[in-house]
Amino acid sequence: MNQAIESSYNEARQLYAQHGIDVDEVLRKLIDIKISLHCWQGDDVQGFLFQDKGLSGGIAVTGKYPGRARTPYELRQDLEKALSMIPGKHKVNLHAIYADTDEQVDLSELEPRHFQGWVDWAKQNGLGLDFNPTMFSHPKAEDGFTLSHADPEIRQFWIEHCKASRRIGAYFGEQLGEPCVTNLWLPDGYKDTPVDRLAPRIRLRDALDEIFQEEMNAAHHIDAVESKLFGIGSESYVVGSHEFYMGYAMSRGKTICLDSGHFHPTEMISSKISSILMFTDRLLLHVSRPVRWDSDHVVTMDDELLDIARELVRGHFLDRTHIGLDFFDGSINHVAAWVIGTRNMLKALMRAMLEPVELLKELELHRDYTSRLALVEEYKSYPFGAVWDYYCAQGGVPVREEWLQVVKRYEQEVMFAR
Ligand code: RNT
Ligand code: ZN
Repeated sequence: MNQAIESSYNEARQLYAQHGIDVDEVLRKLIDIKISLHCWQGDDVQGFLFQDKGLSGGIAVTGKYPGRARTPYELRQDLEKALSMIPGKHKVNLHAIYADTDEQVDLSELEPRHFQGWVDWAKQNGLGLDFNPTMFSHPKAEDGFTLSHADPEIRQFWIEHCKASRRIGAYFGEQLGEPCVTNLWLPDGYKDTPVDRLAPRIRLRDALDEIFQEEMNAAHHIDAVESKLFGIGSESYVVGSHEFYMGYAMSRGKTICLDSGHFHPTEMISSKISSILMFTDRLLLHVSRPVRWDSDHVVTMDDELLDIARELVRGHFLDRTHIGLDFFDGSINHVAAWVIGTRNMLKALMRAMLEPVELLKELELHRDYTSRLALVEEYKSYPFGAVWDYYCAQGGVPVREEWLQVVKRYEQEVMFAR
């Protein structure tokens, strides 16, 4: 390894050791943390099942950066490239529309075999897989309702799709020996103020109950539900609100998914983690960056990211939390977006692990708020960058911005040639 990286690391290690932090131990723990990379950043949420039909149903991508993946082969090629620049072993999060098949198959008819290409690839690359039914970009989702639709036929279509999705998720978990989280998000809601807020929620509850009827092996499969405050076309009312899913998940033993962009602009998911995990076994996160609204910008090293990481570390919640990413920026290189967001997530966790948590808790307990504030602020400029560089070098991935050259070469040679 490069001498400068090593000596900076050793200096940093000594500094942290003065506060009782064993940096080598931190890095050993960091290597076990898996981030679930959302496949949909790679192609602007287009998928392969209904090519060129576009994205609709409450979410949107802006930007036309060239070179996005158009086939399962290209998407896997890009994911491999991104993963080669991210330290550690991770998971890939698929959506149903990313089926790898030549068959003309609708969402309700999907089977595990339509994803065999992904399973084989995940095995070869030592990756886990997560899954999501796709309840948007489909003619049956066009009027803004899916599982809570008033028409029983449309509702049934989506129920069948979700049942199929759970079987696919369970197959992933069984094949890969690592549980798959299958997360349900649906866009259902009204643009304008509704009269009846209750009826769609009753229909959604009943649909979910039917979907979850089939028992899945918990060692292979975890069910999660994702709430939202508002969406495009559902500005005034969302059926699957936070309160709805809190109640649903708690009463049915399901996992709650918190997406950073799905709350009021000043409402932070970091502050919700400790409450939820007091009453549920697990938590799923969709780490995103909402700029003024649910804009799904690439995750940066901002205060909220650091606070999410701190909550997970300080509460010892890492074992019970599945960290997924959820952003889609079509205005920058698609591979770079994954690399930036995932490296930031890991780096934030590392920074949180480099804080003397027990000491800070002690100060707080003794009401020494002056020291608490002083130390938290000082630790912000401790040399975590040196530790990160060493971690990257040790993991055989590019150090600092070296990865950018790799992406620039890759886009010239591969992505722009598409
Ligand atoms: C939408 C949700 C959901 C989607 C993905 C594509 O607001 O955040 O998680 O982003 O399923
Ligand atoms: Zn999400």
